[in-house]
Amino acid sequence: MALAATFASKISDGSLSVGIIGLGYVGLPTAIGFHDAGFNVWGVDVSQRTVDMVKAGQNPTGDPDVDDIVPAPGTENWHITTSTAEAVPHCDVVLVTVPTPITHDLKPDLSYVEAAGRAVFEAIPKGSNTIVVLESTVYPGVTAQTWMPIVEELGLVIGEDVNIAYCPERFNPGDAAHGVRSVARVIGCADEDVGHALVELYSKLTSEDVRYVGKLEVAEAAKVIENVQRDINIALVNELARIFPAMDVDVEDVLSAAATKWNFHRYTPGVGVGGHCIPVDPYYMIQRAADVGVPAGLITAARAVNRSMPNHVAGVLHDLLYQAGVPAGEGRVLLLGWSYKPEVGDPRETPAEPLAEALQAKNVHVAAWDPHLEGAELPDSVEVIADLEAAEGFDLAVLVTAHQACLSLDWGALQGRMRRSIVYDGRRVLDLEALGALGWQAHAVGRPASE
Ligand code: SAJ
Repeated sequence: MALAATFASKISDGSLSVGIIGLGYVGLPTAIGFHDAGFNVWGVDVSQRTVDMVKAGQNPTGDPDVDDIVPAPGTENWHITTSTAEAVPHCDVVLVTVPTPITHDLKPDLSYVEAAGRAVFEAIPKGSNTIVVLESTVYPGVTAQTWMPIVEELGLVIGEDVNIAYCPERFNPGDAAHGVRSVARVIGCADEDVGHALVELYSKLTSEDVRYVGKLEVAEAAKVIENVQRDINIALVNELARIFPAMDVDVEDVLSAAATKWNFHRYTPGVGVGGHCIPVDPYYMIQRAADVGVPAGLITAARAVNRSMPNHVAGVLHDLLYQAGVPAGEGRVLLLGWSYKPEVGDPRETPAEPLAEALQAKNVHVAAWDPHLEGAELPDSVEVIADLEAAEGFDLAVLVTAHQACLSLDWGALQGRMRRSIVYDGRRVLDLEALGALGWQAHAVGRPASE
């Protein structure tokens, strides 16, 4: 019987078992999603803390959307372990959702993918034809290049012992509307029958479109360029946010005017681009382009523009302190928000960090308040403000993350506790005129200082 047919019968009788390796902000919702869809699930994580919390029905990720959906202890068909070797023999399909960060020199770090793959392949029973699907974001070619040598080294036979596929995760932290059960997926695999079997499987997970797109590299490339495109689009408005104020024009006025055109896609300038996707994935494409000897000038330039924003903003803030008569070395700045995006508690690649570093290099004292993060998640060099009402004596408040808690804080009360009342909207989400009426000297990224 063709694999797709076998899968279909196992799916229909509910006997199909799915393994998920890596129970982070992607893997855990994926494991829960397949369990909710009626599958027998084996969840694996190397972290004993993560396994213990999940086993206790708790959420070890920083994503609040996962808070109340972790199955309770003793739930049927829900097996959580630190042992890949224990889980894999029970599974028809194994999904790998491990991190793919970049190294300090901005090169892709594939060590997690390699280690997880090896652990899975070593545990696959001969003749089981287990399908192993990589979901982590990688560049075109990685799945084959990283896993096939291990498969061959272990003497596994494709199509008899194992099959390899790629289905990129498209998870958007803090956005329940695009959770694992309601997001379109693409599947790449050398074997079309396996590809269609996986379409059958993922169609039980998500209500959105699931399609087989051909070989692995097509699906790998699709995911990377989704985020490369976003980084380039953001870089354009960030570059415009530096040009237009020099022409005494507010970039947001220009973007609002341009957005009246039917196919203008609007993005928002800011203090920088953070997270584990947008500022990271372009480096995968840059690396792959270098491997094949084709320049990626636009992708590289966009990364440079977005990485320059924290330093650019620090320069503007330093000038504002100088113009306000703050003596050198005595400036005190309060960052409102530290997380890389609103409504999540995630400091990874946050532009707040290089912004703070650039200000501290100018002998400015930096404090930060972020209700979504624990103080320990901020650098030791930053004064953590646990209770905003205790914040006083600052010269300048900077909106770094557009958390609802930041937008709705008592701006009048805060103004009364400031030493100087300068506010800088780093995300173009504040009502600057209203702040001016409260006595703030209001500024913003992409807005002429004179306004
Ligand atoms: N940002 C801007 N201006 C913008 C949009 C974003 O400066 O116009 C900044 C944000 O402040 C943040 C960073 O870029 O620091 C990334 O923001 P994001 O909205 O792209 O959020 P992410 O990193 O969580 O991106 C995820 C990605 N999802 C997946 O990789 C599956 C991305 O592909 C999604 O497009 C994005 O969510 C989304 O749609 O929100």
